[in-house]
Amino acid sequence: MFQHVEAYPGDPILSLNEAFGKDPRPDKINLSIGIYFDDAGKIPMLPSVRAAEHKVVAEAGARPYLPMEGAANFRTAVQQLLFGADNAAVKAGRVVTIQTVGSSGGLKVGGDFIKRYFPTSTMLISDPSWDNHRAVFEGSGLSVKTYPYYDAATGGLRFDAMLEALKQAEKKSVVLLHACCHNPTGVDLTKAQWQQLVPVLRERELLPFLDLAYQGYVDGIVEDAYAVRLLADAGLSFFVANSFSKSMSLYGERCGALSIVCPDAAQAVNVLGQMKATIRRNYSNPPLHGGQLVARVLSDPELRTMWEAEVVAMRDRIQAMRRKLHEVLSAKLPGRDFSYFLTQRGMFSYTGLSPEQCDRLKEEFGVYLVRSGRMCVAGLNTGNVEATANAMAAVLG
Ligand code: KET
Repeated sequence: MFQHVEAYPGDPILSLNEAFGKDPRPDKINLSIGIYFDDAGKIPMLPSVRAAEHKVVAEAGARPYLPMEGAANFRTAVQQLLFGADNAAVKAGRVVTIQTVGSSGGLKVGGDFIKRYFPTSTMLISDPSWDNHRAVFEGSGLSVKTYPYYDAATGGLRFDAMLEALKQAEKKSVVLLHACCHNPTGVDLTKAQWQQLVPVLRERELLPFLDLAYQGYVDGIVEDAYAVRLLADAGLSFFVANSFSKSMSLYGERCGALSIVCPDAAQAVNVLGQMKATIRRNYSNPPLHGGQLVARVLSDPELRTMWEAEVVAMRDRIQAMRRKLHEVLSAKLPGRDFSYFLTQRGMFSYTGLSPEQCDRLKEEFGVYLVRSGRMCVAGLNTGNVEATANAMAAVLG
């Protein structure tokens, strides 16, 4: 019956993370998956989230289905987090927010909606991008192409080429943009570059789709939502999928949302209706528990203050690891330039290591990086950063 079912080659990130789990070496180092680990190498349970969970569990009663679009308190809290409490588009009823199964769920529901209402639109993603972007959108039946992004020669952004490509794009193309903490390169647009992008998006009638999976990991919770607020203030219509996997260390609870900024409130009503229909035929409605933890942290002033400080601490620890790795590697291989560890931002660095060098790191040293050369800097800690630098120096030297 299933002879025609071919073997799954695996996912470049999740399968590597599984391989790490099975590796028996005690000194193995996981720099593969985009997860924040603390200095003890553990996924933290944030005290703010733990406190919220105690309260939510103490108050929990029956477990009805949530509405298709998710819990109202979660959706309102997300809108305020992304757009700000006084945002004009939110106040005008132009922003639709639905609770999704992680931000991956938001990308998928958005992809299905785009396929239905913009069937001939092409999805444009950055070159390179998170591997799953292509998979999710192709899974929705969309055609996926790339626009220039990363400049391997400088370790920076090919901004002019990116703008030029978007100026040439078909009208109504959908442009996937990483709102901050670009995955995999760690290279983001500056504020000035975002501002330059806006007229191109408007004139070409492009439909931006922001992916905000790492809010708080670059400059701050508000600062990292800059692109969301800029596009909203510019009056553009767009999508934004956001995640609490990383910012609240709630990976397995699958807490995310999809917001759609619409031209007016009447269109927003219909967009919400069709989002509900899309959810109903995918998974009916989202799970209850995790979203309530998020809503509680965001809306309880005391927990909110705690959480904001926890995000700062996670961000600062990553920065400290960037500096340490840079220092040790620069001392070991003085001829080489490792400044990209300092200039690239957020959870990832793009090391320029070849797939073969990454294989060597894994096989000989038990150091796991995605084969694209992407390093999750948040997997480094004071106990493994020197060993990582030694292993990298060995394969580079
Ligand atoms: N967008 C981006 C850019 C992203 O890096 C991830 C996860 C997601 C969305 C999905 O997050 P969710 O938990 O569905 O809200 N990235 C890491 C894990 C993964 O591949 O699933 C990673 O790149 O390692």
